[in-house]
This record gives sequence, structure tokens and C-alpha cells, in this order.
Amino acid sequence: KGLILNPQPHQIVTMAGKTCNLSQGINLKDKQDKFAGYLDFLSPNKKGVKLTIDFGQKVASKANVKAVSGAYALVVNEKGITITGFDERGAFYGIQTLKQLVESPVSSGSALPFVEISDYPDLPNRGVVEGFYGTPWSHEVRLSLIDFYGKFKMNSYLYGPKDDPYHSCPNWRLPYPEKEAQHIKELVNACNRNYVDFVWAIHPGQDIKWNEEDYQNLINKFNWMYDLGVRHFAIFFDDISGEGTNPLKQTELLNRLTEEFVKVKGDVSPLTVCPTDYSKLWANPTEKGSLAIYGKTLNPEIKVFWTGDVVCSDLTPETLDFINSRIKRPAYYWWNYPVTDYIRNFLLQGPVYGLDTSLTANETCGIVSNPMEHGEASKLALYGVADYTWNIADYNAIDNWERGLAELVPEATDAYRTFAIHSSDTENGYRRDESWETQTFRLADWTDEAANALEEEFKKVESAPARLESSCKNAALINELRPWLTEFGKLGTRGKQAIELARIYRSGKDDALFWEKYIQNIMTPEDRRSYEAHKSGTLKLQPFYENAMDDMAHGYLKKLSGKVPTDYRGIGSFSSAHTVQTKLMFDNDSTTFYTSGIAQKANDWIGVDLRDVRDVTEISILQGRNSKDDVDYFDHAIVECSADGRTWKALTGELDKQYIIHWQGAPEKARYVRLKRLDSKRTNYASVRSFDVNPL
Ligand code: LTM
Repeated sequence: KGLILNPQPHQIVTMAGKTCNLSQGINLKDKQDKFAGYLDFLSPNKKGVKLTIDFGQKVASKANVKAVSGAYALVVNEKGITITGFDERGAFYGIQTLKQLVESPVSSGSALPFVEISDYPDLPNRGVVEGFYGTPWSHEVRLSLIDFYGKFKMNSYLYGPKDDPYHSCPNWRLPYPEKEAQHIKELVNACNRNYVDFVWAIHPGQDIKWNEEDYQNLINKFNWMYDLGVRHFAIFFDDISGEGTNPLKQTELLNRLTEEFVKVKGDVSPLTVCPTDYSKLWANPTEKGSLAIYGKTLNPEIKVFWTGDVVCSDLTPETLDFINSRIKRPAYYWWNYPVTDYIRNFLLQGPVYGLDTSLTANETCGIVSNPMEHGEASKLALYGVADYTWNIADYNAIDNWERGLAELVPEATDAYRTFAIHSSDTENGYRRDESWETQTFRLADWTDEAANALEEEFKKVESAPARLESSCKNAALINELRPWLTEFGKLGTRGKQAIELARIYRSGKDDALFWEKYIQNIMTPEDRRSYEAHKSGTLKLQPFYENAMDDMAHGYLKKLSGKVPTDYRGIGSFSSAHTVQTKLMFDNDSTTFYTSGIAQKANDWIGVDLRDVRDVTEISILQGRNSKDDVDYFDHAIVECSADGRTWKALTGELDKQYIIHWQGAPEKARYVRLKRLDSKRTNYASVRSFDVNPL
């Protein structure tokens, strides 16, 4: 209790009531003279508590330290403090744990509890790949993150920002200009200080020629990077087309580089590669496929990345079985979370989950997270990745998230928590749970108790930005969060006002007041634009607001006109059909889209609720995310209608590869119309840009 350690150690035994008093400082016995510079959290004093630090196989085996890199033992007892590392990195990790112990509430600054910790990493490679599209991290953010990796025992930082032109096309053949080269040197030094491997990656595939000239270009670039201090290298062949995708040429290149660069240098570690087929979504699974070629021909020491069944996916034993049996080694997992380069209007602050807790190093040689271009805001997720990769079986996503919030914003944890719990989902990407403590409801299910509780939550949402702005000491974090905080606060106000409005609406007493306040609480096109640019609360809060406002308008217009208004609602069998995104099908704007966020399958459907049984005479559906040639559509589909939502009547036969669907016929009595997918090999998302029924 009160002992907050991240990552959680494998074994920890505390001696109740016994403590070691650090108020007189420590008397350091740094047996190999390595760590004096790492102990600024303690005061040196020859008469203080003895702190012995040592490492190496001999001392480690005496202290029962597991024989893996990074393992250590930390003992606090009446004789003082002893840290024993299996290797130098292990001793460094022992110091990180000691620092967290000293700073833990249980030690209240100087009364360190007697403790025996025996600890080691589950996976040999743990860390981060800066592998996203968009603005690469600034030098300051990178330095701050590298300290963060060391503090939480992550040992790998792969440098591969897609928009660094010297990493990728067009300049991968050229040396870095002077200033950038100096920065790389500083990053290498910061990584060395933190016992993190700085892995410099090159992304040459889009225009590489498989000839001697480009081979020499690559060797030259690696040599320049070597001269800047780089000792770990990777080659990324992701997201390319053309001759660069050839797996035989890729493996040939990696094998040759291993012989002629890695082995010749002697102090360079084995290479890492991201193949073009990094996801099951498009990898050819057969004996002739590129993964099997990797398995048969690639030097067994080379680590191979895999992102899972889709590009952003959960880490499961099944996906690792699939890849490992083909590449003939435990895959290196490139986890596309919390990356947001495909949904740049989101900021992901939720718990880290979706990583199977039964895995071991036999199934994966490591995991790196691909974060957001917002480095400070990515730390919350990285705090989870560090914990998971170190101690897989004991990993608890929610517990980790709670600790992470307190670690990152100790001055305003509650406000940060309010923001984070409602800023987790992606709406139409890699779906994440969000707002799980909040109950929302449709107005038809109103109870005073539920409305009051939700109103309280909206008030917290409304006040969270100011609380964070005034208390959080991490200015860089606040700068990244600010645009989202602004919209978050407004969402709180809108939601709170929707509940106040619903009270007037439900009383049915003052229509004029209701309508006046309704108009005030509607989002203007400008409000919508700024909310769209920095979204949060997409799973529950914004849908509550949208539904409440729509339901009130519907009820009010019905009361005034005596007829059911024609405000159509989107419906469907996908989980994302329950978000407000479905509105985009009816906004008279074909550049918008509605997509499921999960792979489509037979019998999935997307449709419209006409709110009443009507005569349907014409239906027009436009599919494809951004253009009519996109892959996200139902290539084998049928249009159906129904009066009750249970019995459906086919209006068309099987529609084969039709992005644009148009049906016209004798009036059909229906309240619901849908487009249903039939059998097909397609596993893409599904998008409908417009769904018109009886267009005017
Ligand atoms: O995931 C990989 C291997 N490559 C790219 C990343 O660069 C990108 O950040 C993510 C997320 O959009 N998707 C990719 O395909």
C-alpha cells in the first residue's frame, strides 16, 4: 500500500514496520564506478546509509538475479541498500526502482521500507518507434521522452518518422545537414545515458534500385550514422509500392548488410526490418508469400516487425502464431497505438489494453508502440506499454492508467482523469473504450437520478480545462492538450445545457423559453468545425448531446405540426453505427463518410430509420470513403426495406461492385431501408457518403 512502482516488479517482499532512515544521506559504494551521476535524488554522506551497487554475472548469480539483460535485485535492510544487476543496464534499472521507492508515498521522503525486490524484463525489446506520419517530434520532446524510457525501463527507441526526408524519400541517400546531425548525436548520448538502444531506421523502399549504386548509397548512409554514434540500425519497407516491395531483394539486402556492415563493424547489433507485408490484412499467407520467403532466407538474428491482423490491432497469440510460423522466429510487435496519424483530430488518453497477458518472449521478441505526434500526450500510453512489456502476467490496464495519470499530472490528477476518461475512443479507427463510468441515456429513458448524475459529469468536463491550465506544471503537455481542452470544455457546457433544456422540454410548459434556449444550445457550423478538428467524448458525451437535441427538436416539431418530421437517423449492425457519425450520411455533403472501424463481413448492414412508415419510391446510396474508387465499400450487396425493422424485403438483386446504387420503383411501405453486405472476400471498412431516401 502506498508503494507505487512502474513497471511493477516481478517479486517484491516488504518487511512490515521496518524502515531505513535516509535523512543522513547515503554512503555510496559504486563498485564499478558507473553510477555516481544517477543518484541526484539522494544526498551523499560518508556517515549515511551504505548503498552498494554492482553488476556482472558472478555477483548476480550469488544474489539470485535472473540471467537476462536488465535483471536486478534491490535489497533494503539493516545493512543498508544493495543493488545487484545482471549487467550494467540491470544495475541502472535497480537505481530507477530505488528512486521510485524513495519518491513513493510509503517512504515519506526518507523512511525507506525494508524490501527485497527481484526483478527482470519479460521481453528483451521494449519501447517506442517514432514511426508516424506528420510533424516529427521536436528535439526537446525527444530528449524528454528518452529520459522517460529510461525511468520506466524501456530499452528501445526506433527513430523512423515518416516525414523526416533524410530517413525516407527523397533524401535517404544523403547525409543529415549539420544541425540535424548534431541532434542525432545528442539523441544517441541521451539514449546511452538512459541505457536505451537508439535504433536509426531508414525507409528507402519507394525509390530504391536493386543495384550496386544504391547498395553503396545505403552503406554510405549507415557509415555516416555510425560516425554520429549510432550502433543499432533498422530498415523499414512499409507503405511502399513498386520494385522496392520485392521480398527476395529485401532479404538479400539485409543479409548482405549483416555480413558487410554489421559483422565488419563488430559493435553494431543485429538489424531490424519492417517488411512490406507487415499485417495479415494483405500479407500473402502461402508458401510462396513474402513472409515465407523471409522465414526461409533471412538471417535468423534479424528482428522482423508485425502489426497484427490489421494495421492497428490487438496483440493476440493467434496473430503471433500466424506470423511466427512463417518468418521462423518470434516477431517484433509494432503496435499502432496510440498513433493518431490516420485520425489527427483525436488525442488518445485511455488505458493501454488489447495486449494479451499470457504471452512470453517465446512468442514475441518485443513490442514497440508507435505514438502520436504529440509526444508529451503520448507518455500516458507509454507508461502502460512500459509496464506491460516488463511484467506481462501482472499487467492491469486500469490500475496502470490510474497510476499513470497521477505520475504525469500529480498537481491536477482528477482534472486530467476527467479529460482522459472521455478522450480515449477513435470513433472510426482502432476503437477504444471511453467514458466507462458515465451512464448516458436517450430522452425517452429519462430519470431524474440519471439526468442529475450526467449533469454533474458535464460540469466536471466543463471545469476540467481551467483546472488543468491553472495547476499542471508540465507546460509542454498543456500546450499539446490545449486545442482539445478548449473543445472539451465547450462540450461540457453544451451537455450540461442540454440537460437543463430537457427539463423545460419535459415539463411541456413553456415552449417559447424552450425554443429560445434550444437555439442557444445548437452548434453553429463554426462550432462544429472547431469540434471536428479536436474531438473528444465521441463514444458517449457528444452522442448524448446530439441525440438529446435531435430528440427534442423531433418532439417539438411533431407537437407543432401534428406530423412525424422527416429527420432520418442512421442505423446499422456495426458498433460505430451507434455514433453520431451516421449523420454524415444525410448532410448533403458527399465528401464526408461513415465507416465502421472494423472489418466488414457477410450480413453487415448500414441503413436509415425514416422515423415513420412512409412510401419509399427512390433510394440513392454513394459508397467509398473519399472517392468512388476507394476500397471501403460493400462489393456484393443488396438493398432491403422493412416496416418493423424485423422482416425485410429485397428491393434489388445482388449488386456486384457498385459504388453508386440507385433504386426507383413502385411505392413500398417502409420505415427502415438498408444496404446489406452479402458473401465476399472483402474485409475493408465500409463507408457511405450519402444515403438518400426519396430525395427531393
Ligand atoms: O504501421 C506501419 C508499419 N506503418 C505505418 C505507420 O507509419 C503509421 O504510423 C501507421 C498508423 O497510421 N500505419 C502504417 O501503416
